[in-house]
Amino acid sequence: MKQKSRRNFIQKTSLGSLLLPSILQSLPIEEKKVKNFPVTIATWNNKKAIEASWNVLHTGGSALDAVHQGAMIPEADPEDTSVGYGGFPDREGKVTLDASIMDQHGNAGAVMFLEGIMHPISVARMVMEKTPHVFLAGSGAKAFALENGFKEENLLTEKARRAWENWKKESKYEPKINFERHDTIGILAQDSNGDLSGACSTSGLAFKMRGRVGDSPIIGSGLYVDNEIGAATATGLGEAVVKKVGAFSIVEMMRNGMSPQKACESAIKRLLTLKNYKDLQVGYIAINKQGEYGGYSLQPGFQFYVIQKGKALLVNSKSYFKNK
Ligand code: SD4
Repeated sequence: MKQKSRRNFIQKTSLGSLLLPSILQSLPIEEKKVKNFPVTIATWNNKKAIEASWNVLHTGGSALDAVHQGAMIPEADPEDTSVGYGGFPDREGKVTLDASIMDQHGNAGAVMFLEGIMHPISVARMVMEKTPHVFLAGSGAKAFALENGFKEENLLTEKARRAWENWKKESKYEPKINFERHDTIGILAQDSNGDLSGACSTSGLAFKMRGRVGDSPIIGSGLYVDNEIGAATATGLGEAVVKKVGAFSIVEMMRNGMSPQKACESAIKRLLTLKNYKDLQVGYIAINKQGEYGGYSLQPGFQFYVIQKGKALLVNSKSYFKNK
């Protein structure tokens, strides 16, 4: 009797429920495992991005294409003031972008301090796929993008310009909890083959010093993917994430047996040795090879968006501190 019809038969008999545990023990391992993927998860309420990512996954596309398509959504959204077009500028009024991407083979590409190109994630992917390098920065990254068919655009919207003019009146910059309305997209996916990829894209901290680069393009800090173990990404104050090599540390903790949730919590607790930990926000999300996910932040207010096997969920993340 074939496995499937044997199971049907057993479930229909009254004896079935008694026999099931011993029968299950003899089933091949693949039949026992619960598949939690495809799954895709992003920092903040990036609903449209996750829907774009899910559309790729559920039509059989790769995790790499899923995270790429997902990250492009806020990059092109003028209302998102932390990513791409419409991102708040640096203190000189210039929008400068950081992005990174990693695939299931452990390949990585990133751009930082990139100006005038709406989709830094696509340039990062091109760095990964077409060059022997991982990082391209500033004018070099821009020249590479232009040579490869990207067009130069003005990314400073009227809304972002007005916010900058307003900020200039006091020119005071102190990174404070949620001060920058952190909306950076870090996005992870596991496709129906079980392969993992991730992407991260941001305009960085609003009104940052010219030339400042955050965690988002730094492989291991803002993003890390190991196809055998899991993937993690970050949002929040990049300086804090970089000092703790956030995403890599989460993947390593998962390698040592922690769940994505526990690994994110543990990585957040590592921030407590920083002098200014009470005044900053960091949020981490992670998935593992089994398609389980987790997220945690230092301060309350962090959210993440997940679609797992077609079910969408906006999660109010748990946080180390309970009150603002
Ligand atoms: C950075 N991590 O450049 C980014 C900022 C961020 O939403 O997450 N903003 O430090």
